[in-house]
Amino acid sequence: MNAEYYASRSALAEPSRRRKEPVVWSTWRPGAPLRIGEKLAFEENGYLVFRRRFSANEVARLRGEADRLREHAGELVDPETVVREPEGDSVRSIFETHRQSEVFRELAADIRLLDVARWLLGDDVYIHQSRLNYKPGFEGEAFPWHSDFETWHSEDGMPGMRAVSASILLDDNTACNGPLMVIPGSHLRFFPCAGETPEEHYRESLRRQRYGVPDPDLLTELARTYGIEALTGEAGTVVFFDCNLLHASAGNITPLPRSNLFLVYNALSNRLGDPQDGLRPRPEFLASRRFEPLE
Ligand code: 6CS
Ligand code: FE
Repeated sequence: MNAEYYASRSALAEPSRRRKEPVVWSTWRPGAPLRIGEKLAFEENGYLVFRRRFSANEVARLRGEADRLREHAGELVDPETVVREPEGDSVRSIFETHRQSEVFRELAADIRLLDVARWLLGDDVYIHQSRLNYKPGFEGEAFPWHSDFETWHSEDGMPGMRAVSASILLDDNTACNGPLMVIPGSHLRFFPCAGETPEEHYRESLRRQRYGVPDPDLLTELARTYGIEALTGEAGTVVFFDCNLLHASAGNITPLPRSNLFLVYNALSNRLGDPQDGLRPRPEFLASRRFEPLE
């Protein structure tokens, strides 16, 4: 049973485990949405970067929509889905963007994203979670190291590792403004985390995560062994990364924002069950239970 195999959040961290599921669920053939080299790289590293997937015009439209949602959050957006920075009042994230905006609804079904997600997961897919992370200038705070699957399995009852995130860069992500950092290859093991999940953990974790973060000694060892990559790129770049890849990002002390949109595609066959440890399911805006395939 996966619930036990991928158990996490006990008082003391358990040893790591080998990932049971494949990383890529389709067999490569000519005509696949990825080149063979890209498929192999995704399997090995757990992420892929596609430069200039969206044109400057498209980015301007997406960026404009992200600004509009933030500036008129009061009228346009369900207040539950807005997360503020831990210090100050800037908007850190807006969740459920694919339901609150026609532009992002369309984007979630864009063939450049959907085809890759479906092919990687070898199944029909639906959006498990979508969010805008604004990383505002001066105030945008860090995201500590974590595997998304560790949270989604523990807190949302996602059974297995059959989900992938697409991050669409809406601003240039540079070495300076807090780009996504990853530990390549870390998606091949599961690292249980110590510490029991508090009720309504998301109210804190989305601002500043403390549970579901691997032990510092373990992270040190992994960083020494595998290294750390910063996924920098121009606006319009798309990063696909496996649900179990360890990632983090630093705060943004530059004056300029670093906004990225995230769309999490989950395989229809990997739909959510019950969370671990009798936790109450998190709200729909964080973990969708409308299992309708994207067309
Ligand atoms: O709790 C979650 O689902 C979210 N938290 C983090 C830090 N990353 C993924 C996801 O948005
Ligand atoms: Fe994450």
